[in-house]
Amino acid sequence: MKSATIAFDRFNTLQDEQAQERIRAARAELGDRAVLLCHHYQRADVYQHADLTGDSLKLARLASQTDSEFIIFCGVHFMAEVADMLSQPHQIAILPDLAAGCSMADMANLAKVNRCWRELTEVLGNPDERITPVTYINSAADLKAFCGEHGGIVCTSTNAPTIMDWAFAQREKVLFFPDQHLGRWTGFKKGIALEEMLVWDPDLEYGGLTPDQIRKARVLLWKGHCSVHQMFQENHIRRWRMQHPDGLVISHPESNLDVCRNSDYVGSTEYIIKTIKAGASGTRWLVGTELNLVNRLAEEVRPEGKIVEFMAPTVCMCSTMQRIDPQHLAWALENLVEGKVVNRISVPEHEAALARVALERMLAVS
Ligand code: CIZ
Ligand code: SF4
Repeated sequence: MKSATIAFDRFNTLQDEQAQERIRAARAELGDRAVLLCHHYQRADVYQHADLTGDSLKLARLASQTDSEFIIFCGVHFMAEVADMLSQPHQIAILPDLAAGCSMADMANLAKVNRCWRELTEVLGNPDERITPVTYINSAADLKAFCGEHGGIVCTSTNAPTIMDWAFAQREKVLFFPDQHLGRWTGFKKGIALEEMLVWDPDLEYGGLTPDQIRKARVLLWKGHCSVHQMFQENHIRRWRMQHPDGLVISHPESNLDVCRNSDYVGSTEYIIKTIKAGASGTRWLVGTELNLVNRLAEEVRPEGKIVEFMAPTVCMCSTMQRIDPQHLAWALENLVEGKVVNRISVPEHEAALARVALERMLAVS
């Protein structure tokens, strides 16, 4: 008879060095059966074990191209869901700590989006004819399924402009969730007036808007944000530029509009890394995105004479992603060695089928 699942208690008190040893040993036993993915925001003591690194979509696509039975996703919950939905049927996605959620993704849920849709129906008639729902990839699978069902689509921080064009080609308005900042920046770059992009507060009736405002709006921006990127402020940029007038500023579009407007470059984590790596020797950069990424990048480009600095004066890490620590990783891997799958992320098929519709629309146009 097979042994029971190994409890996490036995790993909780492991010293970091012991946990690292056990990760290496378990990986050696599992070989190609397990592929380890790390998002750019992952902490250094876990990131060092990565087979593949990238943003959420790139990782999910790369994992599906491997034949590994186990996809160990060192990232947050929605990312492991995407990996599960885009991988081959025999592959199993695992999130080493189930508490690794995304606080932004949690700001929208199906009950609230359904209520929003009902209220829009009252004001506009059938929203399926008037509004394209667009969800950022940072959202639960059931919201991706909602978009699949209602003629909508998924976007990432890389392809948001293309996706917004697609959305407007379908219908006259866009409902963008859960990140108001990515939605606003994307609309702003397209020349949509700020007065035509209104915030939908899901905790208020009709989003806190009047019927007339809803009828006139072109983009409804769900009231959600990333707690990490909201720390970056325009005055951080202004002060830095006074000291470094030749410096270059690059930000993630989850930052607020003033930060994005005052940056020289705005883009996804992949874009930020690529841009700074391609920058000239001797350049100095101020970066508005998560600190683990910025620290790693600073180390990587220092030998080329580039200086990379972090935008906020305080430490801003993605606290949920931090939960994937060497202890949880060692625990998940040792269970696999014992033939036990812990923390599997498996999206129910009826939901995954609709979510894939929205994901595939995105992959087809971007
Ligand atoms: O899609 C991702 O991985 C996220 C959350 C951000 C980015 O820009 O890569
Ligand atoms: Fe979510 Fe923000 Fe963390 Fe990204 S950095 S995973 S948006 S909480």
